Amino acid sequence: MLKRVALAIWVLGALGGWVWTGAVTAAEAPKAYVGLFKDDAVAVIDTVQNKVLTTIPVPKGPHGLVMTPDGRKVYVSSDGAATVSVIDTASDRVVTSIDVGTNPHGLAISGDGSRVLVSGWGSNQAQVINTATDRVIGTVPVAQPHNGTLSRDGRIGWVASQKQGATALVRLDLTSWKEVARVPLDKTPRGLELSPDGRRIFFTLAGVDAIQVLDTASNQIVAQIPVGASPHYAPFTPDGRWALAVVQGPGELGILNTANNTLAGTVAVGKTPHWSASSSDGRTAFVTDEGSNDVSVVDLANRTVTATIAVGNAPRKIAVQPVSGTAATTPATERTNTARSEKGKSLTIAGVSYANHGTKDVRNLSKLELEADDYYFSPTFLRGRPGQKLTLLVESEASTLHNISISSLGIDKDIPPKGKVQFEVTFPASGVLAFTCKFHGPLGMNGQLLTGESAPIGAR
Ligand SMILES: [Cu+2]
Repeated sequence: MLKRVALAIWVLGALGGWVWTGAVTAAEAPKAYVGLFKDDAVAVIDTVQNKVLTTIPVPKGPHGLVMTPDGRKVYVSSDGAATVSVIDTASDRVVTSIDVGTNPHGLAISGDGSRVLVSGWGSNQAQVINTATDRVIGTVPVAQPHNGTLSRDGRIGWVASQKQGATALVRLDLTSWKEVARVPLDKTPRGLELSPDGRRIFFTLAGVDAIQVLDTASNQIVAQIPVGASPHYAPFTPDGRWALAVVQGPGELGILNTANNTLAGTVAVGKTPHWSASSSDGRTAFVTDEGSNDVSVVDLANRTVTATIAVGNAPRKIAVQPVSGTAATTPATERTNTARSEKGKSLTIAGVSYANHGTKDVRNLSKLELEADDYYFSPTFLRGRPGQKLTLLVESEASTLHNISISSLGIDKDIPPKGKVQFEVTFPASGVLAFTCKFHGPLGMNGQLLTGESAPIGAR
């Protein structure tokens, strides 16, 4: 409607002998869509003014989020439900809901916009939605697929299968609807993306501080690019020259040179960055900071953060509308640095951070339920007697794979999403014993067993 009014003004102006200069209005600024995992909503950002325009309620736990290349539709999967919601970006409303089976995780869209790949973690299948009809047109069985990526035409898909004991990248033929290749992995795959030319996949593994480069002709890992602790996802810029790695531990965006597989530079962003997206002109990156509840806007030429936008709770996936018209040459420069919300809960002891969810006296207990979540243990510190035996039931409500390791006791157990593990620990004769999630230790997911009156101290 606004465009039609603008056109009418332009026509009248041209007839009247003056030329309308076509200044960008707020309504024409590309919008970014951000899934707020803990708010059950999608925030809509105006990328010129760098502010939230509105939030759109969606079913519980928005997990995957992609946009059609024309910027008209956004698909959002809800991990806590069994649906993919379709948002019309003209009205910013959910216009369709597609049933996809329980606990859908990541979404991917083909470069031509024709197909959306759903990683059906709970339904153990990859599904494909035709974006013309918004119906599921095919499925392939895959155990616990977490995230995926599609070729430009949507006929080849890759998914990260997180089935413990059988973790792998799995190649799918989406015309014959079959698994056609499998790259077994000894660690759990997280985020992955095909290069624009389809020749490589950049992906991450839980507990490995390097971006993995897979050659899709040989199905071999041909390079590993060291970055900081806990990289999550490294998507390509539209021209394929760079990949933009979110690195959760240090809270930075790693800019990877894809010509020689090196880390070209880093930019400090917010806490626990989760995902990144490029503007269609490749000048700007938008990074969701799950731990600081904001989005960092990064100027890729200057490698600086130009804005930090508070968006709501636990921002995860993000997609941005294409830049068009004069907006393409008007990079956002407005600075709206918002104060980060520090919870004041993080404790650092001897260089190890602890997301502190309290101390529990367990001296009179034989069993304790310990909660594992994104990204902490609760309680964080357990106070016991020298030599006390305690059964720990570690339960997770999260949709992320976690782990609990106590190296000196030889304990190393993965905790499946929404799952639990149980084992016995023995408190040391004195001092403290550290435990950690081996995937998320750098994010503060650590704790300690304290003997007697010991205070938390540095521990290995
Ligand atoms: Cu963890």
